[in-house]
Amino acid sequence: MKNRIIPLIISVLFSGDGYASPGYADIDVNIGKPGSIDKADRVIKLTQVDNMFLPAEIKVSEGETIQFVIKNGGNHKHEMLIGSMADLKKAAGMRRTNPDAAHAEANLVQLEPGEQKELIWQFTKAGVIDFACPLPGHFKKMRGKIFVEKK
Ligand SMILES: [Cu+2]
Repeated sequence: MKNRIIPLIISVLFSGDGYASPGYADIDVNIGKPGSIDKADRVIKLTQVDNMFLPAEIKVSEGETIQFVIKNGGNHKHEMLIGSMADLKKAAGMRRTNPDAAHAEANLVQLEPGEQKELIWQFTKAGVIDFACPLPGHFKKMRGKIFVEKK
């Protein structure tokens, strides 16, 4: 048994840039964790329009806690979900069959037109993390990347 586990661990450790490779979707991809407002290092403002994020590329530093202030400047409902691309695709697939399935979570905000909300997230490890609006018809265009730079 031991002989089978060790090669698996090694292949996970050396699977590249921290993204889960196909078949490893459930492995932690170091997207970070929910942050608390009193630990926030800075504020980053994002605007949603129909259908994109402005800006769509964000740079943060490893360890930083960001207070995202997200404003829906569009005429439609939008969401912002932070995750690995595999998880975002999974979420978007679920929303195609049931658009109202989701509820607010630490890595998800849901905004009506004109609404503004906050999402506080700590980026614990260097790498690239994705975000998107998983709503049907939005997901392909409404995406962005967070570049977490090494300290
Ligand atoms: Cu949207």
